[in-house]
Order: sequence, then C-alpha cells, then structure tokens
Amino acid sequence: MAIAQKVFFEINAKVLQSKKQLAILIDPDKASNEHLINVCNNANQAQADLIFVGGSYMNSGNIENCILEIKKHTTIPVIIFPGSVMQISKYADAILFLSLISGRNADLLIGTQVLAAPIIKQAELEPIATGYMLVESGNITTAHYLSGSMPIPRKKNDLAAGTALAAQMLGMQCIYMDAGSGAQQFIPSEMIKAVRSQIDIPIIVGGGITTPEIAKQQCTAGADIVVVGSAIESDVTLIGKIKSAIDSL
Ligand code: 1GP
Repeated sequence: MAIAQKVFFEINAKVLQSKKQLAILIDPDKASNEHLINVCNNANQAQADLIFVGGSYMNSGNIENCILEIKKHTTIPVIIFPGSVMQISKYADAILFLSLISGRNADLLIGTQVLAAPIIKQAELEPIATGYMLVESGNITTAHYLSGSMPIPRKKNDLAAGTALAAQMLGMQCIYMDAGSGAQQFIPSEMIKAVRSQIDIPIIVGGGITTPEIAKQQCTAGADIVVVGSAIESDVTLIGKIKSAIDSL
C-alpha cells in the first residue's frame, strides 16, 4: 500500500495559499542537545514550518538520536534531507527523496535511490520526490565536492529552468535549488524567477541565506520554502526574524 503523503499535502496547502515557508536545517554533527532545545524553542515561538535534518557529510551517525531529541521539543514536521543512504530513520515524518538532476552522476540520479527505496518503505516514511539542483555558488561546497558533479553555472538561467521543467514532467513533486551549505553566494533571484516561470510545483531554495532580507528576496523571486542552516547555527534568534520577514510578504 502506498504511504500517505501527509507532510507534502500540508506543504502544498500552504503553497496554494501563497504562504511562504521556513525550513530550518539541522546538521546532526553540529547540534548538541542544548542547541537542539534552543532551536526548537525558537522554532515553536516563530511557528517555523519545517525542520530538515541531514548533512552532505556526517561523522557522528547520530541522525536518529537527533530526530528523537527534536521530537521531544516540537511538533513541527521533521523531514530528512539525506546526504547518504545511511541517513534514514523511521522517527522522521518524511524524507526528501532526492535525485541530483543538475549532475550526470548516475549513482545520485537513480543508483542510491534503488538502495534507499526498500528501507524507506519498510520504515513507513513518507518520500517526497525532489529534483535536487546544485547551483554554482562561488566556492566548492561539501555537496558539490562529494557529489562529484558539476553545479549549474549561476548565470545559466535557461539551463536551470529546463532542468526543473524536465523534473516536473517526470512527475517529481518539488524542486530544491541549493547553492550548498555555507555558500558564499546564494542563488541569484533571476535564476529563481526563470525556474518559477516554467514550473508549478513547489520550489525549495537554500544555501547562503544568512539574513531576513535575503530570505525575503528569494521568496519574492519565487521560492516557496527557504532553507536556513549555517546562519542559525550561530544565531538562533534568526529563526524568528526570518519567519517574520517572509510572513510579511
Ligand atoms: C544546504 O540549503 C542548505 O544544503 C542550507 O544552506 O547552511 O548555507 O544555510 P546553509
């Protein structure tokens, strides 16, 4: 039997109401329990929409403990943003079932998914089919390096739009445009606009979003969900500030 698409349904309902969403990205390697509690408290207060958990390169292997700890302190949906097939846990609410459509690395287009699919099914975890696009961001991020793939050049708006359109035609549920964690340059607004003009499915944008102004700009360009990771690691009060900024749109 197919797994219910509860989390995606909620995401899409907000998209249909043109309500912009904030996803907080937590890297389990960098999150002490104290930090997690702090993030959850701020997220609850700000009514953040989603919590993503995962990392391109994880050393500690404690994704499950991290999710369980988050679950003790919030009811905000927890979605795994997996860096590898090892990052699957039945305690999350959903998982971004990613295909790296900006690259030409067969393993990350379909290979890893073949390994992960039975594990996700057994865990009764909701998969959200996501076309994942890495975009050139000024520096080589961990995701760029580990994927062994070329990101989309930041001025090639037509390539980005065509890639996203192909993903929609293939039946993917959303697009994730990522400059990579700690990116020097966030995704250009023009590129988000070009992608938005071609597709109807939700657009997630992340990488290098460090201020409420940038988050607002990315939403105005067409992002439905902005993902903020690194900046919140150093300042949890940004959760409330970014959420108010995108709510004002
Ligand atoms: C990375 O999009 C996420 O995959 C978030 O990036 O850590 O730069 O916010 P930051």
